[in-house]
Amino acid sequence: MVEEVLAGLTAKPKYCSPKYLYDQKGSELFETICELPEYYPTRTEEAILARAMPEIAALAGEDATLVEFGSGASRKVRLLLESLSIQRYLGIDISREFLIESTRRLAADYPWLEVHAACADFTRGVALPEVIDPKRLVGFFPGSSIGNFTPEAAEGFLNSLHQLLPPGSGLLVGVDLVKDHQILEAAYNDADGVTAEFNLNLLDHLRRKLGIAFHRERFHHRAFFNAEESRIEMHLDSRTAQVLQLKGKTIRLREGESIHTENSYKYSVSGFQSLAARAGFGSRRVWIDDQGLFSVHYLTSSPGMQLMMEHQSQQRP
Ligand code: AVI
Repeated sequence: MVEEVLAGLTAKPKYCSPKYLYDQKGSELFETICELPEYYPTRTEEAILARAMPEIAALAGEDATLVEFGSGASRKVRLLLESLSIQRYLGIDISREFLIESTRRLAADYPWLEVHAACADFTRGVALPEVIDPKRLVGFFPGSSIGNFTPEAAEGFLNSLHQLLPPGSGLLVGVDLVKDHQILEAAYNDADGVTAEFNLNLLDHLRRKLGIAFHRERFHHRAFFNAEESRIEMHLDSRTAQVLQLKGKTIRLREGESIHTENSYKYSVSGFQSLAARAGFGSRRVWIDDQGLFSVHYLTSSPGMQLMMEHQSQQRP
């Protein structure tokens, strides 16, 4: 972690991996973001899933094991558990306490379900615990978390899932769509400042873990749509010139200099389908809400396309 953070904070321009947004507090703040009126992805995706459920159930078939990547509060998966014929669930998340808490709740609420939890950084490659039979898997990657990878890393990640999921397995992915810039920017600059708090919390996380003496009042949150790259960028801008120390190394920030903390890529339906195809997935079905805000894709792992591509981890925002 020290090396990774130091590399980012001494790079030009400065960056920090978005995974450091998600300590316990960050995961809770993200749950609050999901409830905000400006943050349309969560409620839109949930509505799409609810409407598409009979079709999803038919595509997933009987007795599948559901594997959720970045399970967070495991809220959306409840929709699937209630409608699909699922016997076994595996939640994978980087935030340990949050993962334990949410999978415990799932196990209590669905006594018939075999629940497993794996605390892992799935952006560094995925291996399934031995208890999981790899034959009948349905992957679930909701919330447009795929948008937090660069398109190259998204393709690398999907390719690593393709290695994991035997031919014919399903992968249900939520993907946020390109749209009116005002709607996009409002979603990352909410009136209550929760997203700002979520971004600034990264500094508290790094201070606690690495001892960097960040003063959060010396930074402010900035988020905007970069149309050329088709992504929302989130930054922490330094209000003043400042000098920080990490394990004997000096980090200098100029007034106004930013630390780039997150990208959230927005796709067209066909753009995402092409990316998935390059990673070995065929598109079986796609659902979109009436306003064209968000898409949910049911992909299937195609046989004979196990490209030996090296998985690229999500180093940069
Ligand atoms: C988790 N991820 C899909 C969110 C997004 O929209 O990119 C994270 C987020 N960042 C700010 N608000 C929400």
